[in-house]
Amino acid sequence: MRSTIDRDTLVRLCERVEGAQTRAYAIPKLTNEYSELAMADSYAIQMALLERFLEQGHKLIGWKAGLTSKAKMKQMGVEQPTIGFLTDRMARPENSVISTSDLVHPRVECEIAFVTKAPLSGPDCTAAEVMAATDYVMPAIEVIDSRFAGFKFDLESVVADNSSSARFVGGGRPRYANELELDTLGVVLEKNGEMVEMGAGAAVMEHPAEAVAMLVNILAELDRELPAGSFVMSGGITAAVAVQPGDYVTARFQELGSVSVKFG
Ligand code: 0L1
Ligand code: MG
Repeated sequence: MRSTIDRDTLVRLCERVEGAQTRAYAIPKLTNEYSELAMADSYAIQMALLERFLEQGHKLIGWKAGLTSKAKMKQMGVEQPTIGFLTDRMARPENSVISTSDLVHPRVECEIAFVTKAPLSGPDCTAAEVMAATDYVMPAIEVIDSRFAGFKFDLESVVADNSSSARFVGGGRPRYANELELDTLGVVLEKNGEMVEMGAGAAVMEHPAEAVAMLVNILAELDRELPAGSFVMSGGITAAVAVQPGDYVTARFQELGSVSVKFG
């Protein structure tokens, strides 16, 4: 993927996204000002943001696939999956209270996370290769946070905003992936004790390992590999659910236990 965006514009748009993420304020979608933003430019902004965070001492611990289910694509009016990076500063413990004052439009998603034991590289990475390179899978809740005003954006703006990555909580019962049928594995999302969403792994590109393969192939286009020991979230199985202070959510996964988190 080759970006043609000039250096000054890249830095300006990256700083705009960084400011909105770190100080939790809404900004207009980037394409309002820079209408010619192409996907390669958006990933260049995302990679520049990653470099800035690494310089500030954040640690890259993995990646996430976004917009991988039809429910999510329909909810957001887009037709293409994306990826984003995950750092140690985004991780939160199970049952902790996540502060919403640090977030703009927090929403939660139930995801199957993969932890790898061997490196993966594209192009042409397959779901079978992902399964062979997976150490174990575990349930996760992703807290996404689009920084764009009114939750109005396009794919180019979302990718530059690190695919709305904000927080994530892993937990439950880690299991070897090859002992499970990840496509028929069910999940129920409860908010404040009420069931709000349900689905099965196949909602994510027919099988969550397909989403991880897609992510590895996008990484290859960015001249990157997925190292062993990476934590990878394969994408929301259901539509995302908005949360506010006082809410608590639990994602109950068949075979993998449950993950809970509160919002303050
Ligand atoms: O995790 C994801 O599915 C990425 C979502 C990006 C768009 C949004 O903020 O809903
Ligand atoms: Mg997600």
